[in-house]
Amino acid sequence: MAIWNEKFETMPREELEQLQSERLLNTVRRVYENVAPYREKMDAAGIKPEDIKSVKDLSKLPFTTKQDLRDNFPYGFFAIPMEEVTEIHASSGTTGKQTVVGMNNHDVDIWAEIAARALTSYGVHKNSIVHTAYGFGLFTGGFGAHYGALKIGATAIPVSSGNSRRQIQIMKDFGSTFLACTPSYALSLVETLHEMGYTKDDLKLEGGAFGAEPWTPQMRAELEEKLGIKAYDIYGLSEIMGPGVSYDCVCQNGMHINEDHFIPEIIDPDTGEVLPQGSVGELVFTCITKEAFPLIRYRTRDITSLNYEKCGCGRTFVRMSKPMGRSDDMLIIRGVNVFPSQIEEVLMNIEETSPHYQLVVDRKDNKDSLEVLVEVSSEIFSDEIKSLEKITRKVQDSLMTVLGLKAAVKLVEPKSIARSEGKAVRVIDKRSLYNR
Ligand code: DLL
Repeated sequence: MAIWNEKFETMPREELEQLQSERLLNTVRRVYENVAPYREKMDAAGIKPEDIKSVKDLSKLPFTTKQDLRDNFPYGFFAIPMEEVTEIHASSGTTGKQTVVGMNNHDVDIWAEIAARALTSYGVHKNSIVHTAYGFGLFTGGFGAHYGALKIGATAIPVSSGNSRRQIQIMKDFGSTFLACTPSYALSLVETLHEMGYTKDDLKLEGGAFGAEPWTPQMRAELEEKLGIKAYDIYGLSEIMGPGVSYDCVCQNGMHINEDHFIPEIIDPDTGEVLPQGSVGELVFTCITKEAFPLIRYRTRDITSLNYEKCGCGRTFVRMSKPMGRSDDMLIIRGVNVFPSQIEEVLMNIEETSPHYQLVVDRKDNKDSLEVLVEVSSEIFSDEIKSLEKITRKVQDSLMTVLGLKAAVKLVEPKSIARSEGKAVRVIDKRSLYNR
């Protein structure tokens, strides 16, 4: 499969580290001079820009958290004057107040570049027709995929999310060859395709870039089979740069981080200590080329690990494993730590259940409860009670064996769980409602 930018994507690691060091020094100097909260943080830690001589000194720098961004809402972390900012995006704000991110034209060019690297790695080329069903707007998904497609010179169709029948009709009529949307929305589009009386053979899709939410390898297999495509993972976050911060390759075994722009670290989320290579922990990013909003050691709260082994695709960039979820998405149910994606994995391994599920967590009489709602086909649903009970027990037993978790399982009719058009809402945690 092609590589968009051989010079950087396959750069020998020693050379890459040298480049990272130069860029880091530059960025640290710039933020110290231009971003008051960074100057204050560094002064408080007794660190001056000249103390940072190479990437090896990165851990001397203080972290940046989402709370820091909220405390300086909206523009307190911008490193350039407002009149030079050309584009604003914002995180969805599902877990609190929105965080606002800014870019200038140079930053937008970098974004297009990293998105082009990702799309090229997924097989997109000049003759591809890229159908973007990520939301356009303050969410970065839509524009990220769009800019990447433009950079490659492919044909971009900026459909945005929603109105699934129209999405299918456009894909069919316009001959879309590549789909970019969240994996949960892709799954919902498959249903609409069938409802409209079409099959995957009525479409010309060859591949898709799915991300913005955790999804399991089983979900990947399902999408590949149902759409007749290669399904690639794409990762990013608004604060760093939207989609394309890291990207799958043909090996589909971890996402390459664009390390000439972002330096990753894995830390212990409790102590903040940098963990040895290969450890699972919280991912932290330092931006080394952005001008408007270059974050230093930004704590993503995503739990993953880094793999520095050589990759079969020829890229030298480190690979991050599929994030299991964010540390703040982790549910603690009767003392058991569990990510919704682990429950998804269990459900996807059971033949009779569909990938449409929702988790309802509650607390009664000081005891946590977990209810797993999962759809089954209409044939199964109208089956005898006995066979439904059998499936229910099968799901319960698997959850117990794999996660050590006792859950109430409720099989529900097809389409009774709301479909997502963007990030799927998998968890309803009623406990947090009581704490407001
Ligand atoms: O979700 C950017 C994006 C758009 C990425 C489209 C990929 C495709 P935010 O809304 O700021 O930005 O949310 C970022 O989403 O910290 C992860 O927790 C999660 N996330 C993003 N990509 C993946 C992925 C966009 N491939 C947050 N797998 C991140 C798992 C992902 N989680």
